[in-house]
Amino acid sequence: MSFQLPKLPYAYDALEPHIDARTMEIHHSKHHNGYTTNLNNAVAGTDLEGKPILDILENLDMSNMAVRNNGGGFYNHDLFWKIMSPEGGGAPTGELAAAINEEFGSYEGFKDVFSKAAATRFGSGWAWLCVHKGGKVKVCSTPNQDNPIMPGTGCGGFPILGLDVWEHAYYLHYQNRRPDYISSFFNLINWDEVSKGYSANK
Ligand code: MN3
Repeated sequence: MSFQLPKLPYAYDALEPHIDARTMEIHHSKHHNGYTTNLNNAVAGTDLEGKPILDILENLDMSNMAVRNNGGGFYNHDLFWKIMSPEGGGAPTGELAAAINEEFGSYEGFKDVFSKAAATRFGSGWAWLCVHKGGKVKVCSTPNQDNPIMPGTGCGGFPILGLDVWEHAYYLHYQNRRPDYISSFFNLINWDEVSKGYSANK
């Protein structure tokens, strides 16, 4: 069974005005589709073929660049689509809110730290909110399509929220204004979905 491009959980134009329809269409149908195809090609005929993506990422040989880049790209975008929603925004609630308040002082404190991680990632990459065993949450960032599930990224924990800061994620609408894209992202976060990730991996 090969990896399939996941369907977007909403229409291409559903996240406007924060993320425009053309960007979403290219991002999903070209970029994410490309990672999916290239991941299938990279594992075909190897002992990774048929393994679940989490197994592949957790046990990844980081010198295997084809699986590292495309396995990361396949997984990261699947998470990214799910943790956004046209009905998103607001603030986290429940035990996730408590963990965020404990680590960052407040939701605003979290926004500052996460925004800084996303803004200062040089070149292409991702900013993450991860849950660690025991329930603590931490912010980190990774280059390219790396993610905290892979060995030795210096992040640790399990990613429950991710923001793509590759230029392909925002350039058509925001050009070089990455900080504007980052602040718009907070209007889209599907906190119910992030909370599910927190509860399942704490
Ligand atoms: Mn992307």
